[in-house]
Amino acid sequence: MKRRDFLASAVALAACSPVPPGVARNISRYGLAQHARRSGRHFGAAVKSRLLREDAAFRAAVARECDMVVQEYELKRGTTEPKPGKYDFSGADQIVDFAQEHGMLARGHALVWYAANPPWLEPALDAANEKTRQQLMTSYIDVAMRRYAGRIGEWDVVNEAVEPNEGRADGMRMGSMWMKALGEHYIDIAFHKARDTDEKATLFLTDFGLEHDSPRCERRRTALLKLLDRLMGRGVPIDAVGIQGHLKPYKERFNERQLADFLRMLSGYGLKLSITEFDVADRGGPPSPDKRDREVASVAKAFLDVALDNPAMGSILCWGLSDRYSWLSNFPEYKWPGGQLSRGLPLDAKMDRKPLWDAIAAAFDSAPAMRSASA
Ligand code: 9MR
Repeated sequence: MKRRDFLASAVALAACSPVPPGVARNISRYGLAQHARRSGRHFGAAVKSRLLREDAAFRAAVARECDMVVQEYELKRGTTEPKPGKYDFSGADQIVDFAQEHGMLARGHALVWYAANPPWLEPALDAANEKTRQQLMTSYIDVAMRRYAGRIGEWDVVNEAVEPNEGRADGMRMGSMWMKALGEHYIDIAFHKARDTDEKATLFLTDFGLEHDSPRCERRRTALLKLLDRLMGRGVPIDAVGIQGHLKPYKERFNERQLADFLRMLSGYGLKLSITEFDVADRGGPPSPDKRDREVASVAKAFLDVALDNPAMGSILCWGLSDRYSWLSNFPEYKWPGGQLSRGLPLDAKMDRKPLWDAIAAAFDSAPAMRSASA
């Protein structure tokens, strides 16, 4: 083929292919969502409404990279229900409006969680009878899901239900106010209520500490699988499991085969999967940011390759998008001394793409197609 013909066919190919392979990261106008779309998936990030309002560069970056967003904190009950029955959804509304204006999907995080609740809730639960205790939980599912029906398509219904370190033989998180008030059946009640409230929504059980090859994660995986056995046995309407995906490669490694086996067990229940809070804690890595970026990217690629190899794996969402605003920079276990920013997200503090961006794009590019919704 003559060079001119070759170039013409390459241009024609690029025009019909969503993303030309190998485009340089910072000049490509293709965001991670376009890379995800190749195999029928989505890419998203957790956002805060204030950042969308006040930081034009961040807002533009979210619009460029994502086709899904989730609230980093603005749908948690501590924010939305400061007084019993008095709601403030202003932050979540702005995020969902942003998603709609940009043709993006929105997730809802999180309806029932042991943390980030308003201070009045636990005393109210302690003082209530059984029926009122259930209502104290289901009232929020009702109000939040109705408000966003048709606009939020998937919900983290119950977040972080297991914690074997707390000492219960079944590995359930016994410090959770919901567990104390209602026993494990709080999960059944929450999912049934969610299904009744919005029958079209995809309902997620989400948890962390499932990713690494460590005794801690092994106990957590076992507890989650046993919980799912019981829940599925009781016909609880769970559609999907969200693996949070907070990697910490300088503290715990992960094992590709072990992770693949675990994901296969989850999808074996007929459940969909997502990585809902992906990031990589770089604390403890080499002092050179360039070297650390390369190592972080390589861990991320290995992890995402395993995750995306499972045909039930749908969306990948990062917990934030830019290092300018990562929770990792403030969290005691992960933050660097001296105010240095953590580098665990695909964009750096200047909103430029990093090797981690390349890793996510490349993992999407090589991912096999996902299982269709009806399969
Ligand atoms: O990143 C979130 C931080 O901004 C909030 O202050 C905190 C409490 O609402 O929650 C953080 O997000 C957590 C998520 O909701 C659940 N998984 C762990 C996340 C990081 O702590």
